Amino acid sequence: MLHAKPYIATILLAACAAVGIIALGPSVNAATADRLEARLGDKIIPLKDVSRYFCHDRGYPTIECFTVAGDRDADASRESYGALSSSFVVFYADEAYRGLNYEAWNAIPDLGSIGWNDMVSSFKSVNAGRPRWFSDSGYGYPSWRWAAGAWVSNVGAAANDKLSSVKNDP
Ligand SMILES: [Ca+2]
Repeated sequence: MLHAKPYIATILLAACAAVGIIALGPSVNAATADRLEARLGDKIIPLKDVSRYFCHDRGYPTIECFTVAGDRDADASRESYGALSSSFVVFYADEAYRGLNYEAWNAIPDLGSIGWNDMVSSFKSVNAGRPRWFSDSGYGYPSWRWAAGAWVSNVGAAANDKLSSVKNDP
């Protein structure tokens, strides 16, 4: 009986810790994922439609989209976003920097979540960025990487239209 109280206290502490982890873990992750949204002007658009416009994610978790690339560029350079970050890559649906394109300021663990899975054919690394491209979502290998600041007009047959996630990897 002398050891009963400390034993019960230990069990209670362990139970509280377990409940805390169970309660906090999934809800935090869900909130983060749910916040991602895409806008075209004043409208919310489906995330899958991001690949149909010219978009940037400087305002992450909001993705701002435009029908004209120049309008996207102008919006992404607004001072009101703050100056503490920079984009690392602009990627294109077609080779030679043609077609729809996206300006990324943040890592993208699933290009499919924004309609860009298996589409990228060329890219420009900007602000000395050095994107690493992965064949699977969740940064799944194999991956490809070029020099920092590289402009790559064709990612090559092995990677063309097969890239599923990307992050800056200087
Ligand atoms: Ca393509």
